Amino acid sequence: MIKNLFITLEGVEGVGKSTNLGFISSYVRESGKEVLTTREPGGTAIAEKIRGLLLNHDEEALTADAELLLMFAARSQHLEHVIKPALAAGQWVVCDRFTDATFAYQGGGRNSPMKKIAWLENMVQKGLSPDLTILLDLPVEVGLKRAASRSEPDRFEVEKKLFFERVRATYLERAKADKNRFCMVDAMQDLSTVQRQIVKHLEGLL
Ligand code: Z5A
Repeated sequence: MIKNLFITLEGVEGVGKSTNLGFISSYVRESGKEVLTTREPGGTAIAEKIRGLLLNHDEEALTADAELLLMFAARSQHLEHVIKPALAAGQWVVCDRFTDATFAYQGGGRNSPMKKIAWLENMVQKGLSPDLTILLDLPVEVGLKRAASRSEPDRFEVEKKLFFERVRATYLERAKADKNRFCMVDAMQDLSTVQRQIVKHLEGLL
């Protein structure tokens, strides 16, 4: 019998994480499991306040270190108050972004040292990491176009294409280095094909 799993969804913006989060949760739930869906940064009252600090524009610029520390401050709240209790209660947890996003955005995008991120990861997560990470991948310009129809761009969405290219490259490197945990799905395909491929990965687990 497989234990309950911690599944994360990753990718540059507009790849379809939110769209597929609901799909994955429903699929796992229909197989008789209890599922908690959540997101980062956020997932608790305090972590959602931190999300506001991270995403909203402010007159005072956020330093790269402050951004990185706030990501892990929100993650600590989320892990202790939501993710760990849910896993301990036997629920499956499906999360829109997690620490791979910190390596990709703060490491790849902002050039914060990967060693520093890995140190914070150990400090905050104490060995807990996702069992499965679904990386939805597509060319940056396609993702940006898909996401463009929405309202005011946040602090990350105003970044230039090159920033997102570094984010994507870091995701791809991480997926290549950890094939046991990552499964990569080509998000250029139509939604039903993307979801058929996700189901293939989940079927193996369920
Ligand atoms: N961030 C960070 O820097 N460090 C961290 O550690 C963490 C996060 C955890 C908030 O993320 C920001 O925080 C994020 C990184 C940073 N900023 N950026 N950029 P977020 O997850 O809340 O926001 P997001 O990345 O901007 O997600 P998004 O733009 O909402 O994209 P999405 O959820 O991947 O896409 P979607 O909303 O599901 O789909 C976009 C559109 O495409 C929509 O109209 C869909 O109907 C359509 N779609 C989806 N799939 C398809 C396919 N296959 N074909 C055609 N159309 C499709």
